[in-house]
Amino acid sequence: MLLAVGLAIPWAHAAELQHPDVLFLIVDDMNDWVSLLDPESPIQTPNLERLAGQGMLFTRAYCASPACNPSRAATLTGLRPTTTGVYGNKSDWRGATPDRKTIMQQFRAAGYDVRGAGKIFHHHLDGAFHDPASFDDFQPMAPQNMPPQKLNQAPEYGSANTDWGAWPSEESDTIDAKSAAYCIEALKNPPADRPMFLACGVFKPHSPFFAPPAYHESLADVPLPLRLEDDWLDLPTGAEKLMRKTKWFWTGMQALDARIPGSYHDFIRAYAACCAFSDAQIGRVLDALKASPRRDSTVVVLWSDHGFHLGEKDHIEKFALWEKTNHIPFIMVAPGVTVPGSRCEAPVDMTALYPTLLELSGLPPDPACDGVSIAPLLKDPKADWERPALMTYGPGNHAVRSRRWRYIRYADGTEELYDHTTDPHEWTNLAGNPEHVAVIEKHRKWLPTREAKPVADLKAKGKKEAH
Ligand SMILES: [Ca+2]
Ligand SMILES: [Ca+2]
Repeated sequence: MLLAVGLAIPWAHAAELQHPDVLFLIVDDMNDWVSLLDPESPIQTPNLERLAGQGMLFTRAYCASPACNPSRAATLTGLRPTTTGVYGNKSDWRGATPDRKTIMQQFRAAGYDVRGAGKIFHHHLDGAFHDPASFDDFQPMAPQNMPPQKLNQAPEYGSANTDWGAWPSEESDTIDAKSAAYCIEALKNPPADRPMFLACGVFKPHSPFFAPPAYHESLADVPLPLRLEDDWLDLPTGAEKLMRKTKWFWTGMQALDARIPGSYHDFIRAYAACCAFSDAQIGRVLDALKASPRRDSTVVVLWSDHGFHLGEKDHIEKFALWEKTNHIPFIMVAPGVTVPGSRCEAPVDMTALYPTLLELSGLPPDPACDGVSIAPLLKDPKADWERPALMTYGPGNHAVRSRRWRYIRYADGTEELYDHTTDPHEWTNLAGNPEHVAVIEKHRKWLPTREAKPVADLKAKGKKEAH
């Protein structure tokens, strides 16, 4: 392998450029209601914007699947849920793909020192989805300590995971400060003789919406998300079936707000505080990169595993194929390739990450990947790019996002179509409109032609299941 030679010699500048370090930042459940993507948002993300200023911001980036496990498994193995059968949060992704090299394994095999901390793979069953083969060194996500009692009343059927508030008082006691500290230390002490791939998995703004008091206090006024009354009237049966399981969260929150007025607004503010906190932890890691002599030869990636509804379309949660749950912050900094402060408006989904990182790091391409490298867009954000973003949630349910349209087809064959030039909130389903038959046909051709059956769930071994 190419880098085996490099192990015996000092790690020279030429090697740096050919095999750059990689800083791989993953955020959990951060949607597009942040100032990085929405300048009118009260949720300020100065550190994400600082990173975007160093490279390229993708304004139409989407997850491969709107849930932690299938999104992360698809991105980190380069294989879509329709290839692996990993559709759900409990699906045993490693059992489904025992021989598949993750992105990190590719870098390990090429001689990189691969380190990581926090939530990289989904943490279902208290870390049982951690993949030791992917890392030379790994600091697992710190246990989720909870306040001694609930800080707020949960909505009906809500667990402790739906709680919110100012907690803990010390920032250093948070899961993410501990993961950031590991990554800061790694950036201070990289291996002298070979490149490093460093993965940092930030858990916030994932629920419960706890962040230290300062993040709640510093918030400007946060409005409620925009909703349309009777938005569901034009939704097809497929949507009703898919959304049935999570309906309790919205109806439960409405009931709670009727009982304790202001609860819903507090909940929204707490999500905003968690986004600001998440941004701050990323800022700490970026400061450490800035202080590193290897900063100019480090590829940086930042992505969120999916978005989140906060009441838009009468939905609180992920687990949907609409824009708010699938549209994500995504930034790439590739020294010598991306122009600082550039933006790309082409739609991309996260199956692009695996092949792109191999290409940028001088590693051989992997023909099994479902996605394609977006290196042409990194070089020229206006390059011809016909391919839309593809999202899948549960067997048979897919969304195709082009520059203008979102097309959704559910397992029962029913459809939705939204025109983002006139309807950014996806309030008017145009799928039944004969005028758009050709548009739908054009998007349908990107649907997967082959769909793997769902794989078995990872079985609990007497351990508590994570949310
Ligand atoms: Ca997530
Ligand atoms: Ca509607």
